[in-house]
Amino acid sequence: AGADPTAYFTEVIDADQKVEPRDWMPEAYRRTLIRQIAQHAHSEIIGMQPEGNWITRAPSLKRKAILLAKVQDEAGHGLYLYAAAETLGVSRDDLVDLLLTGRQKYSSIFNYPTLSWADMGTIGWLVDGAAIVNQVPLCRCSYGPYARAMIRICKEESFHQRQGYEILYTLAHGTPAQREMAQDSVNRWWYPSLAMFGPPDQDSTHSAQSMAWKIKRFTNDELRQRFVDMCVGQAEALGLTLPDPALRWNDERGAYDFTQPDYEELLRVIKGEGPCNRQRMEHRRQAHQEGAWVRAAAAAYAAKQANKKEK
Ligand code: FAQ
Repeated sequence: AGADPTAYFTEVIDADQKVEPRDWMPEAYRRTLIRQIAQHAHSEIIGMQPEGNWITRAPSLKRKAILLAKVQDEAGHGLYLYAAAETLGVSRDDLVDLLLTGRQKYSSIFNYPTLSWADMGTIGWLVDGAAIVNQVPLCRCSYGPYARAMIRICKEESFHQRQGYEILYTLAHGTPAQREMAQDSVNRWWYPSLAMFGPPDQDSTHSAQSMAWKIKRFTNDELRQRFVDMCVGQAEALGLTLPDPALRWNDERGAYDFTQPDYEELLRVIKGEGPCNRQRMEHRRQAHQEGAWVRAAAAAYAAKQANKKEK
């Protein structure tokens, strides 16, 4: 490390090396990471609700055990990501407060309702599938703790994606009513899943700077295209269709043409006007309040242990 921390930071980024918590970094780089990692953590925590809705109604003990394990993994990802954000000098209490007071966002996708059991399959296939396409490049993010957290999270997401795919495959090859339930579910989740990648590049506030800092490795539109290209073959293998009549292979581009999601709707959902925003936040606030005694007990125990050591 030279005497000039700014030059050293630039060198590290240019050489594709990792920035670590104790290294000097521009304040805006720190702020962008806190924003993205915290919002990612909030998404995992709020993201437990749509699937939590079906745990007691899973069609078999085996399905229930698997779904329970998946939702627990999401809690784990949330805590893992809060820990990564804490390395940037923020406290978890403050981050939770930013979520509960609506000053930080979470992913738009979790503001849609889970109306049928097939939605557990579609969330695994499409929502976790989109999460993987978005997160695999984050394993190469320039900030060390975030990149390393992503490696384990992506492995678990792959399991989640496969379990969803298997639920949908079973339904798609079941009775006509089950098949119809699977198709209806895919029809409802397709466009909200495309919107997970964020606004189109020309409207993305942070992309250019985040790409320059190698936090993001691909733009929102690049990843959305990659996701569409991946899903077409998988839908065929499932025996289901994607609800887009304009979906067509484009030989010149070497990619599928597709209909963009409704970005006005994305903006409304982000602003809090999605079908379930209010319910998700109320549920989270209530859970936080009901957990107050656990936090108080843990703090009291820690104080007691610290006291013992002093004596
Ligand atoms: N929803 O300038 P950009 C999961 C906001 S996966 C809500 O393009 P950026 C796994 C954006 O924050 C889901 N807000 O922003 C799971 C910004 O607002 P801000 C979580 C959105 O950061 C599966 C503004 O719009 N994954 O949880 C959305 O460069 C199943 C302008 O946008 C991650 O968070 C949206 N869809 O790119 C769990 C991945 N899109 O912050 C349970 C990490 C954009 O200035 C069950 N994050 N916004 O107030 C990222 O890769 C990026 O942050 C993007 C957005 C790509 C999401």
